[in-house]
Parts: sequence; C-alpha cells; structure tokens
Amino acid sequence: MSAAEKLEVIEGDITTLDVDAIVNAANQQLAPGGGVCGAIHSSAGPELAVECAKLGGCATGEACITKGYELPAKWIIHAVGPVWGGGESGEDRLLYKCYDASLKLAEESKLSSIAFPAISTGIYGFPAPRAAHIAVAAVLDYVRAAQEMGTPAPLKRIIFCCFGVESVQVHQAALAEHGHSH
Ligand code: AR6
Repeated sequence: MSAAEKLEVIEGDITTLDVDAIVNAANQQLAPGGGVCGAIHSSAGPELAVECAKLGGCATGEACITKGYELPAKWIIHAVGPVWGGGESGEDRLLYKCYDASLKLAEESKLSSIAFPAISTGIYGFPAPRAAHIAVAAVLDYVRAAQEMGTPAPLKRIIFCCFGVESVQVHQAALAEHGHSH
C-alpha cells in the first residue's frame, strides 16, 4: 500500500471517529483541559481522567496510550505538543517528535487506524501552516521508513482530522508540498 493510500484529510470532530485510536493534544500532566482534550475527556467519560492520573504525566514530544472508554475509538494516544514560543525553542522538533512517537506507539500496539488532530495549533498557539507541514513530514517519513524496511506496517489508515475548513486547506497544501494531492 502506498503512502497516498494510507493518508486521509477529513473535516470533523475527532471524538466521533470509529478508528482504533484517536490522538489527544494533551498536556504534560495528562489532565483534562480545554480544546480537543476537553472534548475527548467529556466524550470518553470520567474513567479516562482516572487512568490518566495513574500514568504520572508525559513529557513534551512524547506519547502514551489509554483505553477509549465511551468513545467509538478503542484507544486514545495522548501526545504532548510544544507550546509555541516563537519558534526558537525547539518547537518544530518537538512537534515532529510527538507525531512520530504516536505512530510508533500505535505500531507497537498493533493498531491499524489512527486519527490526529492538529496538535499544538489551538491553545498552544503553533502557527497552523507550519504545524501541518511538520505533521505531514512526520507521517510521510514514518510511512516511507516502514515501506523501506519491507515489513508489513500494521497501520493502514492515518487520518488528519481537521477542525474547520481552514485546517483542511493547510493540511491539503502541506500534502501537496510534499508531493501528495488529495
Ligand atoms: N476534533 C478535532 N479537532 C479539534 C476538536 C475536535 N473535537 N476540538 C478542537 N480541535 P487544542 P493544543 C482542534 O487547543 O493547541 C488543552 O487544554 C483545534 O481547532 O485542543 O495542542 C490541553 O489539555 C486545533 O486545531 O490543543 C492542553 O493543555 C487543534 O484541535 C492544551 O489545550 C488543537 O487545539 C493543548 O493545546
């Protein structure tokens, strides 16, 4: 399966997706917050916060996994993106790292479908076009590396779940820049 067949850009509410895992744009404390994180905690129910509290936090650029509870998604991968501070504090690298860590965790967990929100681009203030470029680069690097290894990658569907048409456009533009049209 080619990279183009694996990748999808959709507009919608990530909490409604029936996939193996949705990714949460989490904070280091893994506490229920606002934005997509708040929506995920509300839809998953209170047991999610209980499991998150037991994990003891997650560093920026890393990811951890919990059950999906009342969500249609079976699992939630909590990825902690960087807070935008102007771009000189390693924000690009940390954002790339949290996409990469999420994909590797999904692979280790033998998941076949995953959906990402636009991590860091809301409350954390990361410029949306720059973040989309990094998100697409991280996903394509992962897919290509898996293809080069010749191992059948368990991940068959990787979805960018965009909140609003503007976010769809920046992801489509980023895919086009990387040689993919959607
Ligand atoms: N489905 C898909 N995307 C969504 C949804 C949704 N239901 N709701 C919002 N978005 P943000 P961050 C988009 O602020 O910038 C929280 O308090 C939103 O439009 O959720 O990484 C956490 O606990 C934007 O494009 O996450 C952290 O403390 C994207 O999701 C902090 O905010 C990310 O926006 C994380 O901030």
